[in-house]
Amino acid sequence: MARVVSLTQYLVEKQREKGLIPGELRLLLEVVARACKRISLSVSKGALAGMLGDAGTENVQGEVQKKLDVIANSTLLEANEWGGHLAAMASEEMDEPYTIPNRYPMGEFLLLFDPLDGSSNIDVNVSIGTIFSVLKLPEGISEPKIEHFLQPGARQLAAGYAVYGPSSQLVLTVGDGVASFTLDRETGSWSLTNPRMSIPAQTREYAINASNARHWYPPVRQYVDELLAGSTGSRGKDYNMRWVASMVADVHRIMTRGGIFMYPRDAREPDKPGKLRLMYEANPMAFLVEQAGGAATDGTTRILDIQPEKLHQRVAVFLGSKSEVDHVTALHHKAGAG
Ligand code: P6P
Repeated sequence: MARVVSLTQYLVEKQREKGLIPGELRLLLEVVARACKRISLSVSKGALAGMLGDAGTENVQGEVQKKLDVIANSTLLEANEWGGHLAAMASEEMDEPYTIPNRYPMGEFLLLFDPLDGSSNIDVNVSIGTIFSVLKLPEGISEPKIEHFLQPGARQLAAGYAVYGPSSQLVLTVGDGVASFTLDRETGSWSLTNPRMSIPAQTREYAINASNARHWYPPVRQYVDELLAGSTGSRGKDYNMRWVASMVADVHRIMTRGGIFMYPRDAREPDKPGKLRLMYEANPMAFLVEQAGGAATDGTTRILDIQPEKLHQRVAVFLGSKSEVDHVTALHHKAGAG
């Protein structure tokens, strides 16, 4: 049996061989991975530990928080606040960033996360996940503020997600490809199971919430009609559809076997650019997808090039197999030009 490579060994080799990640960033990623392990254990207990149901509170987005949303958020805060590698943290579940308490040393990194994405699926036992992104605190800043987080996704130093499914997997990039690790519950370690994830450029699978079809704008309508026409239409092949309604699960499927994931803006709320959040959902997923050979746009612009204006701003998302993302993006440009 091949020797198992642990997350620590993988990161030490990235640090030693390629000088890719400073020691402090390696330590940060190991702490986040340990926190995701603890979240996985909480999630897997479900009803047995009174983990299901609503927390009776709302988050900054006005969404009802599940007990596990709150538990996952505090798990990440408590795991990361004392290590000395972070300056501040931002979370979907918190209005303002969490700055490191004075009793702990302050580091040079900013951590952003959606502690438990897809929480509407928690009570029905469908895969959910944690999404995280690492930025560098701008030089010379001693008091981190919201504006220091507002950096384009192209500046991320690392990004990843943990998907809590039949197995728990950690998918991570530090800018040199994407590796995935599976949680070995016997040893409690993340073991390397795919050193280089790759998204096929071509696909026959798309993911979108089709119940919103009557609200879609023309480019999305035209694109999905092409896919539905299948081999009888312009694309010349039949497509299949999947929609888990848990971004981490849908993106993990695409990272594993290809596909395109779409959450477009639509006419339900014309002023809202989409449902998903740029800083701690779209940016980390776009970094991972591009590192695996895919593409990610908001319909017209590369996600990683978007200059953020607000910490919790939303964005439309088209990501996955490059040929499909390029095609639907071209339809948007053509419509825009029209
Ligand atoms: P809808 C989960 O609430 C989430 O933020 C993403 O994980 C998921 O892709 C999307 O919303 C699902 O949205 O409108 O289909 O319920």
